[in-house]
Amino acid sequence: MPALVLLGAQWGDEGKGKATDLLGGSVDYVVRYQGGNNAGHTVVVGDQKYALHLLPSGILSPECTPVIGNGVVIDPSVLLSELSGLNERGVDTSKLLISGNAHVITTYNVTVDKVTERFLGKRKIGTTGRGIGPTYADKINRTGIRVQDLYDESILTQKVEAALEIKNQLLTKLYNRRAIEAGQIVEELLAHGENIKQYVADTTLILNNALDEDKVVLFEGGQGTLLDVDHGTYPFVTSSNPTAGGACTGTGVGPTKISRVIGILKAYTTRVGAGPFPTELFDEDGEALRRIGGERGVTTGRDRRCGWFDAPIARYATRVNGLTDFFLTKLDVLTGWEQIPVCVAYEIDGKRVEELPYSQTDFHHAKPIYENFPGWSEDISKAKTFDELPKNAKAYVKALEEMSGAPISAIGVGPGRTETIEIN
Ligand code: 2SA
Ligand code: GDP
Ligand code: MG
Repeated sequence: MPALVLLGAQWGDEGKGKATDLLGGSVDYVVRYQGGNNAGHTVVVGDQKYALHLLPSGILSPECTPVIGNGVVIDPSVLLSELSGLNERGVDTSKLLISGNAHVITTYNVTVDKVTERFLGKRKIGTTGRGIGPTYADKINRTGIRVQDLYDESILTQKVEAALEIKNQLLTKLYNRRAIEAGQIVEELLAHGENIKQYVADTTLILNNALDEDKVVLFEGGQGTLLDVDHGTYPFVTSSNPTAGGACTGTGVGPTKISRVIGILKAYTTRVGAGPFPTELFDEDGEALRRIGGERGVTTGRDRRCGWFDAPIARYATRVNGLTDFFLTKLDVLTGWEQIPVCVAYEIDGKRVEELPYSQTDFHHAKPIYENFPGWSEDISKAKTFDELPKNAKAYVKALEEMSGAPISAIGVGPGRTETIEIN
């Protein structure tokens, strides 16, 4: 098993952090390939709870080398405080590797993210306000700052001045803000550069060499399939590619090296931020899912929107990612419901539609067509095998598997490292 990808099959927060940590013991490298500190991955080890934003979840497995790939955007001050927070708790972070080609989130891009959202008012995306979108925009616009630029003062100064030339027009003329001085930004970035220098490496070369030596490399996605800038519910998306293809462009490893793509799938659905969500619940069931599932943003603390499982979304994730299997998470959260509705198709303008529509207009009009599954009341959190699950829980899992288009290879029955059923 050379390289594998683990990614979110819905709108993020499916439990990728726990799943990566679970595999972390058996892999040599865990690599983030997109996104930045907008991600929030929770890992529970014994009685310790870790919230990771930028670092790969593999950082908690001592045998594993954590890598931040070229496709990631890095806020150096967040990186440094996340590292020191882990060090204070006894976690060794010295093996971390950072791509010199990764882009840097500058303070002016955090400002642009926040003021743009304020400016958009009710049309806002509901971003995490971490500067993600403006940093990727700079990258594509070829006015970005890369990690390697932090080691050449002359190049860095030219690049920051060029970027601010444009940003300051926007900030002063459109947003009525004060212009930002290049000198101070350069000084801050040079200092950050010194502090992260020990981790910077040619990660593409290291990862390809590792794969040539039959080492196991796990690519860990942030956010989820429907937040992908190409395949998600645009414009209500993040600005990167959490889908499987992003693992190649975001690390410099070719697709022929990847043999397994695991989709993390929550037994119901959640979303943070604005945008369409056909199965969203506005009643006490939605409130109960939020409360029992602890559905609150790990980065921003925002309440997550909650709804029933949506099978067309799972099928779509199988298709656009070429999924080989699913980890179904948070099955325990559904314990206690008499009936569990599952969206099996949509009704759009009076017609039954089986697949996720590519048209934004259609998706905004999609009404879920539900099928009800009988629930269970037994505590499933101690179950270690599929057979130990109650009959109705087994039937629910089997139905989801059938509708989602790929086998379910593991089931989460609690937040802890050991609260997982593996299916062979
Ligand atoms: P951004 O900041 O530009 O990436 O925001 C764009 C959209 O992407 C959504 N987004 C997320 N959705 C779910 N989880 C994410 N991570 C945190 C978590 C979120 C939090 O683990 O809970 O704490 O709020 C994440 N990151 C970005 C975002 O809500 C926008 O809809
Ligand atoms: P990620 O962004 O995909 O890594 O997910 P988050 O960490 O943002 O949110 C998932 C939440 O569910 C975290 O609080 C996890 O500890 C928790 N979790 C993960 N798997 C399970 C599970 O099987 N059952 C329960 N009850 N909680 C889980
Ligand atoms: Mg999360």
